[in-house]
Amino acid sequence: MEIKKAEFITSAVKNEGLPVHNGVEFMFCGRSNVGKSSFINTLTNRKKLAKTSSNPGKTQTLNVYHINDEFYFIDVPGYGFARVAKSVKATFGKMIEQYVTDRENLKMVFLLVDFRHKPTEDDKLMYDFLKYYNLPVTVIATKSDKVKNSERSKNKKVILETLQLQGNDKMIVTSSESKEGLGLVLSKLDEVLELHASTQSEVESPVVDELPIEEV
Ligand SMILES: Nc1nc2c(ncn2[C@@H]2O[C@H](COP(=O)(O)OP(=O)(O)O)[C@@H](O)[C@H]2O)c(=O)[nH]1
Ligand SMILES: [Mg+2]
Repeated sequence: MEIKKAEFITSAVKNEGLPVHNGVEFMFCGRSNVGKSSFINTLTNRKKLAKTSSNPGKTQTLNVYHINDEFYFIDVPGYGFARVAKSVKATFGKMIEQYVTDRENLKMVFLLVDFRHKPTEDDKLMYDFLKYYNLPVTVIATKSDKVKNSERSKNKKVILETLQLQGNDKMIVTSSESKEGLGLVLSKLDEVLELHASTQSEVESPVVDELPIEEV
């Protein structure tokens, strides 16, 4: 997979504001400042697709990007900032819950955690919340360029033990600086899209007639 095209589509505060489409959706979430915007920009090869902010926790919208005219990235606002008012947090919770429960084409969640640190209580809550809704999750450990080689295996262990990954969930160690792990994330996108395509053709087969109907 190569990401050749990435377009910002819209920002929404509710599902009603999201585009109607048949494409697969991938959701990106993580604590504010974890490196989510940088990661989306690196993955899509775009400098400013997702805004990197020095004011964490500010954006409280679902940002939708159309990738390769085929599938979608849904960028969910960062969580876990004490500065955000309680009322904002409650609205945020409702927005995410409505999103994950209503979007049938959401096929994979990328949960970003900082490779340098033990996942926070909020990270753990987020992971458990996603699993409660049976969503496949890939944990993206960010900022690996800031971790010494000698610390890597210990950090991996701490993250895996804290989050207690279930089923087929995996962790990928990444860096937006060194580009470590990007190939693995791109392969993950392929894997999910292929799986979706194969289940779709099972449901829809046999295809009898796909000729467009001509208008007279
Ligand atoms: N060293 C390093 N810094 C990073 C990396 N990714 C993000 N950052 C820095 O972390 C800060 C937060 O990044 P940002 O992408 O805005 O995080 P967001 O709040 O999760 O969207 C910024 O100062 C980035 O430059 C990375 O892979 N390596
Ligand atoms: Mg951001």
